[in-house]
Amino acid sequence: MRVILASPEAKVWSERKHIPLGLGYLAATLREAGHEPFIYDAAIEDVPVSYYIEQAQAAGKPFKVIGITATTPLIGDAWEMAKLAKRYGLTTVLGGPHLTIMPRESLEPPHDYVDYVFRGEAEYTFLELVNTLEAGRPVQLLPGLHMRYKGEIVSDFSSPMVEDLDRLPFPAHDLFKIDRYTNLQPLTDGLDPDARSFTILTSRGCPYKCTFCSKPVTGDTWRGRSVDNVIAEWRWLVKDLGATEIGVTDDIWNLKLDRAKELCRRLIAEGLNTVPWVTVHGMKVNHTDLELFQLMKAAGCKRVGFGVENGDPWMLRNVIRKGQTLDQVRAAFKNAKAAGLQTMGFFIFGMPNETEETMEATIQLALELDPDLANFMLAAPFPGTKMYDMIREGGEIFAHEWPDYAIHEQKARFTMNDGQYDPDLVVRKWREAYRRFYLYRPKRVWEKMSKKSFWTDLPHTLENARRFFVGHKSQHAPRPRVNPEEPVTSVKGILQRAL
Ligand code: B12
Ligand code: SF4
Repeated sequence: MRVILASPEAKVWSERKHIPLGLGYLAATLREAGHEPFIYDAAIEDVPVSYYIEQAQAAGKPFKVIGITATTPLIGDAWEMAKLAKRYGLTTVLGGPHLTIMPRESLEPPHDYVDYVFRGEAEYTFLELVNTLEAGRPVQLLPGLHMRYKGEIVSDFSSPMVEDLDRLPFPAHDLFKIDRYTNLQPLTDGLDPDARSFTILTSRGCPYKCTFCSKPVTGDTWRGRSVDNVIAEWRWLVKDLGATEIGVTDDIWNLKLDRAKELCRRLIAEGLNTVPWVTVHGMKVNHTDLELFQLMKAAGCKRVGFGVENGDPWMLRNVIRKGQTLDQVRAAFKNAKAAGLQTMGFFIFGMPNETEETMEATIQLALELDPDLANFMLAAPFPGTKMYDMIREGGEIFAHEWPDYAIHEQKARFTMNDGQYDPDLVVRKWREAYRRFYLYRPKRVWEKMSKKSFWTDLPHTLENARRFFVGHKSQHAPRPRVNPEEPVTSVKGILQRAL
């Protein structure tokens, strides 16, 4: 059966275009079973999905099913896409992180154009549905499936997790229009902007329980692929698909230190260390040592990121529940730098209980660690997180639309009714963090400006600078675009445009 697997346009994250790897996995499983999947990622396409649906109909080989993925900020766009596909008579199926957290919402009125919703990792269950539809059999409830039956929504609330990841086919990397994707960290500099960037998942799941994390999506159990299996996919990417950059996108690829080291040794032994790679979402600091970073460097790793989150030990232990200490954070940065890796730190502002002092401690820690890149984020109360429950109990959420949850929408999204939490202060300190880290340190500014990439990435840098340091005049005003054609010739000009 011909199936479109689609991702809506990431308007909320327009700078960064990564392959939607989950769709790659679903496509590979369908293809292995004899179906004909096609991947449509609106983030990199110039035409709407209806273009391909019409083309296929005109050619007499119509698509029968569309499977659409969505994170929370993108669910509205996913609904629009499903509505459009329904007009052409396709069976519409939704899955992905938002659906794993809120499966029934998408079947409730007014979403009568959505036929099926899956929770969890759906390689096997989605295949089962497609097989059933192709055979013309009535659809029975499957693990994680939600659908309408006699006018009622019926649900299987389990959330499948694939146990043996080695049994899955490699994601259908060859179905992505890879030339259209950006490098893996375009908000930052130093990576080849024209890279052929693939991502790879060496494991799934995470046993930690950070309160801001969407745990229903990651699951509490960690499942690693064998080193042999990972290396075989890595080889395919490098040798056959011409990857020039690879992103390890696991939740926690280094949970088992020995396995992580073994993977690096094999990359070196197989000569796969010529293509630079990064840990897209960071590593956990407390499963590292100097030897790991040295091996990563030798294996081609260029940049490593860490979830630091907060500089206040009480916040880290009692509110964020990160399961790591500040000493472990300091040791990881020290060792990574000693191994010659670029470093990146992820920090969160505005968790419940946050005060001016705790946010100041976070800024101080960022300055002390001095990573090559610091990424400061505003806390967002995603449903399905522990943090969401904390706010529902003791505060008030005022982000009412799902797109408000996008990371770079610089709004306070909630307040706490504890007499001390101040959402405006949170936004001020968050912006101050960017200024103090990136602007108020002449040595650092000079280092940046003396790099060629600073000038070649200038349009992006300016746009991001304006968003981070200043924000929108109105939360809902359209973003003025920086005109990349317009020359900027002086430092003063750059800063004027940035600010
Ligand atoms: C890589 C990644 C990104 C990449 C996105 C790359 C891309 N184009 O997909 C980048 C860096 C751009 C990114 C950005 C964001 N991300 Co992100 N990201 C991840 C990460 C670490 C891995 C995703 C991945 O590849 N998973 C592996 C594949 C195999 O899993 P999967 O995609 O979920 O797909 C499986 C199932 O979900 C299901 N499925 C998926 N799609 C479909 C479709 C159908 C039809 C069916 C039936 C099933 C199905 O089957 C798949 C195969 O098993 C996850 C963490 C995680 N563990 O998932 C966070 C995660 C998805 N991200 C998250 C968040 C919050 C964001 C942002 C919203 C941050 C922000 N505030 O702006 C943005 C949103 C951008 C966007 N376009 O949606 C949250 C999602 C929470 C939520 N409620 O949606 C997660 C879960 C992190 C977390 N633990 O909290 N992210
Ligand atoms: S370590 Fe990362 S993936 Fe694991 S719970 Fe914490 S934030 Fe989520």
